[in-house]
Amino acid sequence: MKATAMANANIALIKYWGKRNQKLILPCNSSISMTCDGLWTNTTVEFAPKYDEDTIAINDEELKKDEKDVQGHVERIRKMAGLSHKAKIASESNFPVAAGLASSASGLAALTLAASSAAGLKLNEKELTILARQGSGSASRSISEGFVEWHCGQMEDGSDSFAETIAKKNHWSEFRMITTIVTEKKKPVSSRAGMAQTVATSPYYEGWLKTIEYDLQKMREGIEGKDFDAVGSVAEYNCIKMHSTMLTTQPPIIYWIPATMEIIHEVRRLRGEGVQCYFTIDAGPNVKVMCLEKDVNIINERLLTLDGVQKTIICRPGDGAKLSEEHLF
Ligand code: 2P0
Repeated sequence: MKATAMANANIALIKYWGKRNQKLILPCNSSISMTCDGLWTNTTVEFAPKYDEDTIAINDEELKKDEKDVQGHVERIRKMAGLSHKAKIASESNFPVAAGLASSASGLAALTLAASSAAGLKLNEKELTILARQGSGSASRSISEGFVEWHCGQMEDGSDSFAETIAKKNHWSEFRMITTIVTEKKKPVSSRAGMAQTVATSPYYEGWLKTIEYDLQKMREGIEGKDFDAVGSVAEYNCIKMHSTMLTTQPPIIYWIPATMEIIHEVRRLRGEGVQCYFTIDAGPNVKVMCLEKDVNIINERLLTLDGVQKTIICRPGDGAKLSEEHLF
C-alpha cells in the first residue's frame, strides 16, 4: 500500500480567485493554466498497520499544522477507500514553498495521486481532478497536462467542477514561462485567507467576475490558434484585475514588493523594444514572464540583471501528474 507520484506546479493564465463553497472548494469562476515542467513535487505515501499516526514530512521537515489541511485530505482519501491504516508521507519539491509559486498545487496533486493509488482507489483523470480540488483548488489543474481549464461548475455537490486539458503540451511546445524568484519568504497572507477576504470586502469583486467569461473565451481561442500576443495580453490584464481586487480588500492585501515592480517595468521596457513578453503574478511577490522559445535567452538575461531577482526557472508546458517507481522511503 505504497505509491509515489510526481506532479508539476501550474501557473494560471486566467486566475482562480474566490470560492462559492469553502468546504468543497468550489470556485466563483473558471480558470485556465499551464502545467509547468520545471516546478515539481514528488510524494510517497504508505498506508500500513505499523504506523500509529499520520506523519507528513515536506522537504525533510515534519509538517505540524498546515493551512491547507493536508492531514484532512489524507483522511478524505482513507474514507473513500474504506481504510483504517495510518500513513507515512514524504514529499520534496524543487522550488520554495508558500511564496506564490503554486507549491500547494503540485503538492496536493502529487499527494492525491500517490495516496489514492496507495489506498487502492482506481480513479480516472477527471475523478482525480475533483479529488485534488478538495485539497486545494489550483491542485485540480496540476493533475492534467499542458494547457488546462478548471470548470467552476454549477452543481452544489461539486461534481461538475473538474479540470481537463484543453491543449496538450506538444500543441505549443515553444511557449515558455520564466519564473523569477525574488524572495523565498513565506507570504504574509495565505491565498486561502486572501481570497475569502476579497470576496467578503472588495467592492471590485463583482466587476472582476463580470469580465471573466470574456477573458476565458479569448484565452481558449488564443491557445488554440497559438496567438502569443493575444494570450499574453489577456493573461497580463487578467492578473492586474485580480490584484486590483486584492488591493481593495479591507484591510488591503499587497503581495508586491519593490522587486515585483522592477520586473513589471522591465517586461514593459522589453516590449517597447519589440521583444514579445508579458507578466503574470499570483498571490505572492514573484513574477512569471511568458514568452516564446526564440526570445527566452534575451529575456532571461535581462531579468537576471535586476537587483531584486535572485534566480529564474524556465518552464515549458509540462506533463500531468504521474506515478513513479522511485519511492522517497
Ligand atoms: C490561481 N491562485 O489561479 C490563483 C491565482 C493564487 C492567485 O489558486 O484555498 O492555493 O487551496 O483553493 O489553490 C492559489 O489558491 O487556494 C491560487 P485553495 P489555492 O492559481
